Amino acid sequence: MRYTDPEKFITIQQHIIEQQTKHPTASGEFSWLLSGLTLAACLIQAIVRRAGLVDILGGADSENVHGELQQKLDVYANKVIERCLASRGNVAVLGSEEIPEPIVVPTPEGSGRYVVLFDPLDGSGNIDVNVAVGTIFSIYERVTHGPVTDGGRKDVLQPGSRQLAAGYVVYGSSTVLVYTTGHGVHLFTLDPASGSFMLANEHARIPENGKIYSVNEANADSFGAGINAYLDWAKSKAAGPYTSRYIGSMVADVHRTLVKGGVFMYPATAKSPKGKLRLMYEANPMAFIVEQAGGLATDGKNRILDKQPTELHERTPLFIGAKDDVTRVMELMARG
Ligand code: AHM
Ligand code: MG
Repeated sequence: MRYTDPEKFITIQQHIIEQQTKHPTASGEFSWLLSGLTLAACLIQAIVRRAGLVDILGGADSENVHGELQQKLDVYANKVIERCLASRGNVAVLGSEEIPEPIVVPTPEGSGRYVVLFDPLDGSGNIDVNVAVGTIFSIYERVTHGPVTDGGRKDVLQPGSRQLAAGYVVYGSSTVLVYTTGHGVHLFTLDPASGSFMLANEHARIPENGKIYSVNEANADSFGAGINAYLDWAKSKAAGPYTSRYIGSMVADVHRTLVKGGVFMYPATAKSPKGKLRLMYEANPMAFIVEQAGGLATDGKNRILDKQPTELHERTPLFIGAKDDVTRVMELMARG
């Protein structure tokens, strides 16, 4: 194994520093910020791995801004990320699925340069049944200067195309961290013994012949004709046919899509007319990653990364995966 060979292993810290040399304006600050996120991932996975042994399973008796019951692990993961990032000294604003408004981080004379948006524990409804969950993050440079004055709104509400970096961590059968800074997508596996994320796959590409569709088909009645036409096609002999996989943790479903190909969809439904997933800390980071791996991410009509957000917690329909699959769904949707 390459990671046990002292001549060959590459840790995430080494990798981030190498990536930084590709950004002409990058400073060591950026790798310092990313290492705050890898530290948080290590701490969160340590607790996730002990769920059921320590008192961390179950509801926290509180709701988040979306009216969803927060799990104890949501609250824990959120605090860990907040603490790991706020102490970096270069983060100006944080935005989380679990917090109603952006948090302005106190820094001397507004010296913080970055905005970090995150979903601390995606798929947390699955924790109690031991299904993979994950953390998603998205990093921007601030657009304003000096002290943050408007509660961070201007700095936060940037389209996904302006992300400097994005990534996710899947706490699955192993802990995998995937990130991009716009120069390809790179996968790391946590070695629990050393606490280091080791490079597993550099410049990952989405396979183009995945033949997997992933959607909550229980909502098919409200998908509309185009998506149902796609599902009929995918099940037909003409298509291959496809197989269906749906975990119900977006981070795990998109990770499988990245590794094995196919398409993941969360369309608008009768229950969630604007889609269920959140643009800024779920769809945008995943879209950046998937595009960097050669795939596409749209809301059915428009590229996710081009959408101008109007609020931190806004929702979007999401169609993400291999180019041909996403294009076919969109074509069928356009026909009605
Ligand atoms: P969460 O961020 O509150 O966990 O909710 C988002 C999750 C996604 O991980 C997943 O794709 C989706 O909700 C599943 O929704 P559904 O149960 O409607 O299929
Ligand atoms: Mg989520």
